[in-house]
Amino acid sequence: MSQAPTDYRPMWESLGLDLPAHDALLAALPVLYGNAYQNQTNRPEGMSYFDFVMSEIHGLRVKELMDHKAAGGTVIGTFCLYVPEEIIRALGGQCVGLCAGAEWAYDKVERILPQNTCALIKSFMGFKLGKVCPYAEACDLVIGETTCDGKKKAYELLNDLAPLHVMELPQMKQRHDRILWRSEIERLVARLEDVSGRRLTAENLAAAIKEVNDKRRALQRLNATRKASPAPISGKDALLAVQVAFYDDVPRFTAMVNQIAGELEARVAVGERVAPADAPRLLVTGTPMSIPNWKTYDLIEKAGAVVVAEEMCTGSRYYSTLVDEAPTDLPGMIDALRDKYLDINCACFTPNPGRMDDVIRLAEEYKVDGIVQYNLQFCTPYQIEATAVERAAQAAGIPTLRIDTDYSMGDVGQLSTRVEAFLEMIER
Ligand code: BJ8
Repeated sequence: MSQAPTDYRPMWESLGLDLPAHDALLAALPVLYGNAYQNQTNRPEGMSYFDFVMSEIHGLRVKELMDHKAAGGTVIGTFCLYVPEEIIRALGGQCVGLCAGAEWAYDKVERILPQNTCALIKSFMGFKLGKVCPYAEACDLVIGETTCDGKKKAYELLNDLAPLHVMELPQMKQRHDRILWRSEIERLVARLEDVSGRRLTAENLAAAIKEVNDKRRALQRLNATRKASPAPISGKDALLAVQVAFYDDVPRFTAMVNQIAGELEARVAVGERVAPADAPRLLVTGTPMSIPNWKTYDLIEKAGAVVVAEEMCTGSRYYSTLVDEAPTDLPGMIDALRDKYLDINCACFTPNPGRMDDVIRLAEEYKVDGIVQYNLQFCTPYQIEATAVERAAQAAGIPTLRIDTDYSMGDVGQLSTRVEAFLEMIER
């Protein structure tokens, strides 16, 4: 006998969601997901876990978070890779990424933000103002960070809508910047201790560091299989795994990703593939892609290429480095967190040569035929840094294509034509 589907409406109502608007959002998501994901051939079986996660995106996971709160835990929202998830978890919190990947309530957003603000910022403000994100409404605290000007100023407005803590992220990586960043981590600890009513200890932080490292190790393992030719998994599926990493239950996610990685390793051993053996291999670099922003990967892979690597926050920037597990005392662990997080190479830093090194190293390791720069319009740091990426790729003899876009679907035809021309050029 099949079970009746769970009715989550009372939960959404208790979170204060605008139910009719939320219904409209939930109706659109399966269509987008189906178009991008469910017509792929020879998908790894393990991806059925992510199909399930997507089908329950505002249901089961939100229920788990509400149960966690009812049991005395906290839910903490973040927008950026620089916020240490380990501290949130050590203090009994569940970390949820609040960046959104769809245009929503832009009429409300554009009353308070300039029209020429990047889609990522407009989207998270739209989800908040439109009351359609149960994750945002479940948060006991939202943590912002001083990365780009757009986010920094948008947080001042968000401060009226949610309990907010902003970390001051330095923009350079010199000795005094490391001192500032360490003190900002300590300030975050104090705020989270206050919100959670718990104390950070060497024991709870060591356990959280290990847990989050395990999640990153699992993603490293999965992504290492994409070095194989032919690729055993599509770029879209690999992207989805990282997108889900931002809000799924950590031990369950780690176990599922390890399971998929095992399946992919077996595929590589027998040369099983998701795209033709001669499909052009691409690396994507640039601004993050949050759910349900699958547009660029979808059109690239529908044009016959396969994305095998990404230098993005929804890619290698998220999982490629670990926190040193050697320190056993709290100050040593905080130092390790400072070093791991400050070594992320976001375009908000100046200068940012580490990112060019990462792009070229990944391009070589994953034997790519071309690099696609994906940047959101009005994202000054990444759009300007695109010139440096182009020059580095040119010096390494790798062709590049630059895509500046937003979350609308209006440019899909034009982008597809440009991607097809780029692939033809590579193939020639
Ligand atoms: S570490 S990439 S998540 S800041 S796209 S809002 S930069 S104008 S998202 Fe980011 Fe952290 Fe860096 Fe990653 Fe501003 Fe650009 Fe918009 Fe951006």
